Amino acid sequence: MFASPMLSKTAFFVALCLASVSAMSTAGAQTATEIQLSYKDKKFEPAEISAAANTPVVIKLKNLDAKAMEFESKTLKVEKVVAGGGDAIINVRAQKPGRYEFFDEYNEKTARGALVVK
Ligand SMILES: [Cu+2]
Repeated sequence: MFASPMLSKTAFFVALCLASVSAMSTAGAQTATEIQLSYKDKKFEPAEISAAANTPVVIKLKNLDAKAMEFESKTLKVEKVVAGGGDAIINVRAQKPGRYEFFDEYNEKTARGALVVK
């Protein structure tokens, strides 16, 4: 009854803050889109992969070549070395619609691909 308007305002912002934190952790628990991606003869197969917007993506990358490669994407902010014959899991945050290019840093000219988010 005598609560100051200032205090209730603070309580409101704290509640809002907690709500957004829980919204964020819910988003983190959201089911990710799983995409299989191969790397062979210095090329990605398929060269174009797609995923829904605002959904985390898990790229399961298999390097079928004998040499190591490095999956890299500046726009997706990922970089991962995959040993020859090895595989890796690349976690990508939920993205806005767009085209996100990636490449093998060791063979940048031939090994290019893109994640298309719709
Ligand atoms: Cu790199």
